[in-house]
Order: sequence, then C-alpha cells, then structure tokens
Amino acid sequence: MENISPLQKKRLKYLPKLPKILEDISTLEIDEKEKTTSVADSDKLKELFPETFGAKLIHFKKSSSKKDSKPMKVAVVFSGGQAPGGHNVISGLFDALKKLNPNSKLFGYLNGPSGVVDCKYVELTKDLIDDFRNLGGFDLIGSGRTKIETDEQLEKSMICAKDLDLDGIVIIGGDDSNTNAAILAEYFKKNKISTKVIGVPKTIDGDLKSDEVEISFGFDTACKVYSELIGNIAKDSISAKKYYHFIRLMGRSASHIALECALKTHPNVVLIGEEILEKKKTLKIVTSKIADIIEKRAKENKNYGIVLVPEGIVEFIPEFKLLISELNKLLTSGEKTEIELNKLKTNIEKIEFVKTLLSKESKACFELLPDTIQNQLLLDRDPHGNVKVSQIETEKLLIKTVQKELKSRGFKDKFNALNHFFGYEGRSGMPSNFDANYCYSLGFTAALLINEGLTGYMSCIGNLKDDPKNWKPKGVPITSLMNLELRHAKQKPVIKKALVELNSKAFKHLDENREKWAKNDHYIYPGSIQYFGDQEVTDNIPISLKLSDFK
Ligand code: FBP
Repeated sequence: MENISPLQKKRLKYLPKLPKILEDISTLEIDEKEKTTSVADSDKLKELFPETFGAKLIHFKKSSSKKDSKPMKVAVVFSGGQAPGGHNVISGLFDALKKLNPNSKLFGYLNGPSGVVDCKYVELTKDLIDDFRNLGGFDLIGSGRTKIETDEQLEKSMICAKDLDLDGIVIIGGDDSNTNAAILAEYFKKNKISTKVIGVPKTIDGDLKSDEVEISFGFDTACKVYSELIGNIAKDSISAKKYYHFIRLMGRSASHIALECALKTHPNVVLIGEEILEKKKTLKIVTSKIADIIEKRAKENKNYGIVLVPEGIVEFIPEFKLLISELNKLLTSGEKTEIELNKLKTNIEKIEFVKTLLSKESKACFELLPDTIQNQLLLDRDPHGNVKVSQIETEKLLIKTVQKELKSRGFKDKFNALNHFFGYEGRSGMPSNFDANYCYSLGFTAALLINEGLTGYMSCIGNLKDDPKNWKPKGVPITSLMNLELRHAKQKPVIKKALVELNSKAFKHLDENREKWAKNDHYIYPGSIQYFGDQEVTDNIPISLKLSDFK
C-alpha cells in the first residue's frame, strides 16, 4: 500500500451511502411483486428457460422479527470490460454476507468467466478487499470475455460450484454476461444443484437498462471522465481557434455515452447513431451536415470546434449496417466461407476474397472505404459475435469525408482537424460517489437475493434519482429482459440492448439545443470528478438519468 496516491488513500476510507432499508439487513424479507414475462419471443424463451422463466419481481420490506442466516459460500466474477465501481460491488457483497453471518465466505473467480469454467479462484478476505474499496479497475480478481455456453463449459462450471459447495455465484457483467448468468442459473436448476446465480448490471455503455433497471454502473464515472476531457479540449479549441476536434467515444452500438457527454459539454456537433438509423442518414448526408456547420461557423471566423462521434455509429449508417451484417455472416458462420477466409494470410487477400462474396450495395460501400477501415471491419468478432467497434477509427473516416466534401464545395477557409478516441481512459476511473454508493448497494442486494434462495435474478436498485437513503433494492428476473437475436448466424436468447430513445427527454433536450450549440460556443467545462466537498458537485447523477421518466 506504499504506492498509492493521497486521493486513493482517502478514497479507501470512504463509507458508501446505503439505502435506509439496507441498514439492518437481518430484519428484511422479500416482498413478491408481479410475475414477469420477456420483452419479446416469450413462447420460445419459456421453452429455453423452463425452470426460471416468468419469475416474480422482488422487492424487500422490513419484517417484525430478526432472521438468522446460515453461513453462505458465494463466488463472484467480473465479466467483460471494466466499469468504475466493480470493486464496490465486491465490498458490498462481502460486507453484507458477513453481516448476515460472520462465518460466510466469499471467493473470487480469476480473470473472468474462464475462471468459473476452469475453477480458478481465490478466497477474498477482508484484508484483500480493504485495499480496493472505492477504487477503479477490476484488478482485484481480473476480468475476461469468455462466453459460457457449451455443454462442456456448463458442466465444468457446475462441477466447480459443487466442489466449492457454493450457495451462490454473482456475475458482474453487461448484457451478454447477464445472459450468461441466466443460462447458468437455468442449467444449475435443471441439474438440481443448489447454487444460485445472480447478475449485476455493469457496463459503461449504459445500454443495459429497462423499465426496472434504471442504469448500469460505471456509466456515470466514465461519462464524467470523458466530459472533463472534452471540456478541456473545448477550452483549448476556443483559445487556439485553429482546430476541429473529432472525438470518438466508447460505448459500443448505443450512443448513450455520446448523448450524456453532449448534455454535459454542449459540443458543436454530436452524432447519435439511433437518430441516423431512424432518419436513414447515409454517410454522405452525415458528412454534408457536418460540412454545413463548418461552413456556417467559418462565416463567423470560427474555424474550430468540437464534433462528438459515438464509436458504434458505423452500425447505424444504413449502408454500413448492411455491410456489417453481411460481414458478420461471413466471419462468424463457422461455415465454408469463414474457414476459407481464415486460411488467407494477408489482409489484401482477405479483402479481395470478401469483396467477391458481398452484395452489390455492400461491395460498393466497402470499396469506398480507406484500407485501414476495411481491415478494421474484418477484425475478429468478440466471443459474443459483436463487431469490435472500439477498433474502428470512424472519426478519421469522417475527417476524410468532410475534407473531401468541403473541397468539392470550394471551401476557402481553414479546416484543420485532429482526431481523438476516449475509451479505455474512462473505464477504470476512480468511481464517482454515485457509482461508489450504487455499486455498494448492488453488492448488498446480490447477497440478499442469494440468502433468499433466488436464482436467475439481476441485483438492481430503484429510485436512483432520489437521495441514496431512499433507494430501493430489488431483484429483476433476467429472462424478463430477454429476446431472441441473430448471433453467429443463429437465433440466440439475449438481453435486449437498450438504445437511445428519440422520444426521451434527454434526446429532446439535445434536439432543442443543438442548433444553438453548433453556431455559438456554448461549451461547458465540467472539470474533474469531485469526491469531497459540496454535494452539488460530489453527488450529481447522470443528466440522462435525471431527465428519465423513472420516478
Ligand atoms: P462491456 O460491454 O463488457 O461492458 O464492455 C464495454 C466496452 O468498454 C465497450 O464500450 C467497448 O466497445 C468494448 O468494451 C471494448 O472491448 P475490449 O475491452 O475487449 O477492447
């Protein structure tokens, strides 16, 4: 602990705020609410999840008497990309297990879901956990992206859970990882083993939400880190007055991060993938809209500005959407074409081979792209079949197309553009107070759900717009968030991704203001995350959550 900063030292001592109802968990009992169904494809999902489908929504209430809880053995795993607050889910889980019974034990599977399958774990003791409280990253036990889906993987996971005599497994992950949690819960129940499986909504992308899941953890901190950087760049831009900054933001398909950062910083342009799809805007239309703004600003001698680009934009521009879906089929079908493609050694050979298989429209789109982007589109998909959008440099592509467009218009002013990508620098930031508090409560709730013998549930907290003392812990059946989608060229049960809704108050706010922000310099400079001091700056929540319809 010698090599830690003064702020880290202070943060280790921070006591996360808990909802009032979680202050004495020995007197809690479950309050069963309505039965759930799925967001779509309920008949098929009922067949696939006969043991866990249709479970009731769970709330908690105070009971009149104290309950004795038996000692429990629980294991926890991080799955997927880092998100600020993960360590607090573990510390909350640990503290709650010990409160329920001091003889309970917590284990941590190492390096993600592969640890669950290969039975690699450590016991998480107070000493170990105390060095990670309120700090970013997932380095206490590591993370990974293995998908648990084959019979062999499921069986090995079950053998390990039996050997450890686990009462519960907590999977801290995004939509795909929580789908894994539902599959594991169903498998364990079908095979009559008593280990319960609980998911926790993690992802900076903000795309794991529903009527019952208000927000995923990590989104708040990541957006605050990016917005600080965007604000700083805006300040530099308005001072130097010589560059357009094209900033790509992480967030996978959905544009939640770009929207939240735009609401926090007021850039001149922000692209929203979902809007592009809805209005069927081609790359040409997107480019010409940006060029229009640059021309207008140039007339006022403003040859500088800020353009925000969500990393998933390519999946929404119609001609790219078609191209990507064709490429996905070619690259992940496991059939002849994929095998032949993988035999080719050079990228040039691969590109030429792929061109012979694409439809006329997709081939035309593919051929227009610079070879760097062509190569990036051919990169391996992740284990869940997703395109690795974080590797596709769309901001550079847009700079090129805008340059070309301005030239064709005879634009005489200066257009000097710089590109940036903000992704990994936000994923492991030191959690904001909101994420630190939220995650600690999520860990507590996961322990309570296991203690109640519930499986296939997601640990959730409601009422997040209110003061933490009024937050409401709950359990949401994971199957209630699912539908069927095409993955690796097959229909698979998955949690439906939440995209930006164009009728949401957050999007409408952007829509009402963006012309003003395009023309004038209404930049906001959020500065760095504050952990101590005035609550107005330490405990603020995401603007998109504040504007949401949750009560
Ligand atoms: P999760 O979906 O696992 O939360 O990860 C989110 C994310 O950070 C995306 O925003 C990004 O596109 C992706 O992970 C990057 O993946 P990797 O860490 O494998 O490069």
